[in-house]
Amino acid sequence: MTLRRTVIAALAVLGALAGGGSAFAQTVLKAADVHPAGYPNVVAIEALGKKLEAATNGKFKLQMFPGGVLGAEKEVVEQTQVGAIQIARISLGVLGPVVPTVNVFNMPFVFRDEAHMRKIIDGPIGQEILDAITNSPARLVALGFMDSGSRSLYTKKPVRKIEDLKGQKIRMMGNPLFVDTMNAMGGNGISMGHTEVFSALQTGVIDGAENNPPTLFTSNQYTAGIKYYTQTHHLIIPEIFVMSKVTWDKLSKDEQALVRKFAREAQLEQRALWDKSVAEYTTKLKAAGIEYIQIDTKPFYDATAPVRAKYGAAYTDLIKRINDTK
Ligand code: BDP
Repeated sequence: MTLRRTVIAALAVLGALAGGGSAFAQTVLKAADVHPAGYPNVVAIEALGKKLEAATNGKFKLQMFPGGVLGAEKEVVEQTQVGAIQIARISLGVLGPVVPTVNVFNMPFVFRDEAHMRKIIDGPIGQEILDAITNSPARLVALGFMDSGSRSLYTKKPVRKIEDLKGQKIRMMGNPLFVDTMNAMGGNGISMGHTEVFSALQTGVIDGAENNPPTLFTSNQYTAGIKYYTQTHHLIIPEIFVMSKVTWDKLSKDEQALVRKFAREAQLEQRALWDKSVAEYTTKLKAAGIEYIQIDTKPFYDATAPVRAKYGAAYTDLIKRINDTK
């Protein structure tokens, strides 16, 4: 045996030991999420990993890197494209610049409500969007969607009517569509990664941001001067989880089928956890003194019409089918 082979063999033994004594080297699948351990998305992906490990007798082991330790979502996407990260759970928002079709789901008020969004992602249109990602040159295999509820505005100064937003610097996700959305509503949209928002709030670089209750709470942003949570529900963006095509192409057909099966289960499992978590964190935010402001969303809907016109122009058939889905 050459030294190289000896080393490889030794590594295989170590891998097998780590895998509970199975006879082959273990493949570690690195998974990334910006959310902390315990967040519904993180839990659902970990469960997918455990099932895959069990079903392949330990050939695969998923290692979750939560809390954004592998980078902001934009970087996570890039690393997944080259195969440095194997599974990424990200917002569909950051995929817009990479796969333009997905921007249809990223448009403000494109879904009537969360039930409408779920119906779409669970049905044929959802599958078409997953396929559009997989078949694009992005080198990502779309495995499934997750719920992210709706995004509403949170600020240091109250927004009780749309005019109150004027001039407020509001953080948006990194996609020009979202900056356009905020600007159309009268605010001043500033894009940055999720993990930068907390300190940007503290230093006054921004006056607020927008997100769902679990994110507002678990990111601790609500402790950085935020007092008001205005229920605009302007974006209902699904989450997505993808596998690097580099990794996918190395799987056997059977392994790919297992990943697909467990991915579908992860999508449904996350949803159950999600609903509980929205209720839980809404209670916690209110208990922490965050004032929920109910607001007429019509002015926000009307103000963002040009954004839907601009980004939806190339997808009128698809948008009609979304609207027609009852
Ligand atoms: C959360 C999404 C996460 C995004 C984050 C953001 O779950 O994927 O990174 O919003 O605003 O709701 O960047």
